[in-house]
Amino acid sequence: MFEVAPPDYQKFIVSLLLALAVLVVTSVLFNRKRIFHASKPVFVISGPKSSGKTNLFELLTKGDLPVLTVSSVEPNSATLNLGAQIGSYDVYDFPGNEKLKSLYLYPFLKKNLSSVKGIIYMIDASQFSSEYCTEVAQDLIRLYEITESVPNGIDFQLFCNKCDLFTSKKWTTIKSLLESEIAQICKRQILNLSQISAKDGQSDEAIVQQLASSFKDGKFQFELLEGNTEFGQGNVHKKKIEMVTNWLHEKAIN
Ligand SMILES: Nc1nc2c(ncn2[C@@H]2O[C@H](COP(=O)(O)OP(=O)(O)OP(=O)(O)O)[C@@H](O)[C@H]2O)c(=O)[nH]1
Ligand SMILES: [Mg+2]
Repeated sequence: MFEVAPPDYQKFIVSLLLALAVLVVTSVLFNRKRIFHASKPVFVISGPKSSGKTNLFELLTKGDLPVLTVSSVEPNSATLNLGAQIGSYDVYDFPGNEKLKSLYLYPFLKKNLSSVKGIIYMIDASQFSSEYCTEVAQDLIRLYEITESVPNGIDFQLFCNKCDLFTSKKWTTIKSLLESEIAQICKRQILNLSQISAKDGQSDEAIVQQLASSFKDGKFQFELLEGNTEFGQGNVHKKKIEMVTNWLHEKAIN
């Protein structure tokens, strides 16, 4: 009589896990390729964590606010319909987390700069402390390093969100605070550059040179950038986003 060998469960589980791993890796690679390649003109939403980017993204693309928001761990993308006459665009919402920006936002911008119609940069106007101002100024310098590298730059709207909260600052105040902070950071970088070797300071030098033409009488001015930077103010919670939608229409037409 033949003896029936007992089923080798261990081998079965190992093969199943291997198959699952291959499936996960392939889908991540496929997804990354999809995220990293924009085939048509796009709008990008960026800015610090918790400024309201995903809420704005959902409101623009689905017409309503999300029921529950959690901090984003990967970019969201969807079609933005701007009406029959203008047509539709893709819109990308990138996480505000520093490491995730290096993983997704900067590579995306570098690869698809010619397809980017504009960047909506969300700011939480209710949290605009001096630390927050420094964080935003550094973040904008990092973005301008990429966007000002092309002729005419890329247009931005700096949207000061959460103006429903009584602690929120006016966009005019935020604008002048940011201009002096960006100027200070650039001046510090110039000082550092004169103290370190040219080789070490190469990347800082590039951005200082790029922003040099945006200074007048020693002051940084958004108006002097190659790309057009406008300020907007509103409140995604109460769906007061006319300044964003007007700007999107204007950029889409031009
Ligand atoms: N009061 C107030 N709260 C808002 C407004 N817009 C968004 N929020 C809240 O701010 C929090 C963060 O919103 P998100 O849209 O997740 O922020 P995010 O910028 O996508 O954050 P990350 O994905 O972490 O980068 C949520 O609790 C929102 O409900 C607003 O206009 N007013
Ligand atoms: Mg988000």
